[in-house]
Parts: sequence; structure tokens; C-alpha cells
Amino acid sequence: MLRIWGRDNSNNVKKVLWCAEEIGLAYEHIPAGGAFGVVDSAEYRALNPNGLVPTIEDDGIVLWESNAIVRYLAARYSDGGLYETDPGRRALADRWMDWTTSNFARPFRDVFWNVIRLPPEKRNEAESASGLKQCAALLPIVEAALSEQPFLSGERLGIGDFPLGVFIHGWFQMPIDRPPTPAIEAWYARLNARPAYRKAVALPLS
Ligand SMILES: N[C@@H](CCC(=O)N[C@@H](CS)C(=O)NCC(=O)O)C(=O)O
Repeated sequence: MLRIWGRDNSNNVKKVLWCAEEIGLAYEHIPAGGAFGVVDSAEYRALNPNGLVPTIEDDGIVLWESNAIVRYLAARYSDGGLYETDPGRRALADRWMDWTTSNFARPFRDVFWNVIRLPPEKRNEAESASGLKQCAALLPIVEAALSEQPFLSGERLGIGDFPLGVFIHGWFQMPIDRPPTPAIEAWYARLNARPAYRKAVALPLS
């Protein structure tokens, strides 16, 4: 059976849990990282030398890097549903995984940690303000895409929606000033209509 290591409040772990839930996979979830520890044990490091979460083991395959895991699960188990078989359509979805990780993740992290995760005495307002500004400057690109199609992956949910779909829950739930983004809000509502998203992603922030 598929095994997934990682604490369920990690955004990178949420991508994987959400994907497994969307596909309807049976899996064993092993909390790890943060207060759960585990990631520094020799056994875990043998699976994932980075000492980070998530990691999966499936049918003899040990895999880390959340986006690679989502691609793997979707390609192997979703029967084309989450993973377009046409290379062109797949690439148009896939680019949003890279875009989110290489552009949005860092400034989002600066906001999230300084608004939610760090204890108040450790928060850095300048860092969160700068992150907020950068996120707000990036989101019009997403807004334009979602004004043309219901999902980042196209006409239906696909791999391209997972990374930003996880971050966007934090974006809309944090007590921050957000620019108006009606198409992104409509997408967030579409995601929230999905039981798998509500189970794995739309949890209280911590
Ligand atoms: N690029 C990696 C990043 C993994 C990562 O940074 N994971 C964080 C949680 S989001 C982590 O393991 N932090 C240490 C911990 O939880 O103990 C991925 O996408 O899987």
C-alpha cells in the first residue's frame, strides 16, 4: 500500500494527500516533520536524505519532492484524469507547478510564516509586507489565466492546480489585505466544492 510521510499542516505534504484523495487511493499516512520528528532518524534519512517531508513509498519506489510525487501519482493512478496524455495540454498544466514553486512559493512563505506560523515575538513585519507585495504582483498572471478557463490545468482539475491550489487556501484564510481577484476566488470556491480538497487542504491554518 502507498505510504505517505509528512505532517498534515505542511503545504508540500498537503499537495500529496490531496492528490491521493482525489484519485481515491488507499494509503497509510505517517505523521513526520516538525513536532513529530522522525525526519532526522537514520531510517527516514535512508528514504529521504534531505530530511524533509513529504516522502512516499509505493510498490518499491521511494520518492521525495512534492511536485514529482503529484506527477507520479497522477500519471500512475489517475487514468489520464489528472494527468493529460497529450504532451501539449500536459505541458500547459505542468508549467503552473514550476511557476508556483519558482515564483510564488518563496514570497508566500514569507507572509505565511510571519502571519501564522512563527510565534509573535519572532515575526518580521517587513518580511511579510514584502512577501505580500510580491504575491500581489504575481497573482494577476493567475487571475488572467483563470478568467479564460476554470482550472489552471484547463477545463478540469489536473496536476497544474495542486501547488497553487494548496497555497491559495492559506492566501484566502490569512488575515491580510488582498487585492480583488474574482477569477481566483471562483477557482478557490470550485476547489472547496471538492471533498478531497476539504479533507486534505482546507484545514485551519497552523
Ligand atoms: N521541495 C520540497 C520541499 C520540502 C520541504 O521544504 N518540506 C518542509 C515542510 S513544507 C519540511 O520538511 N520542513 C521540515 C519539517 O517539517 O520538519 C518539496 O516540495 O517536497
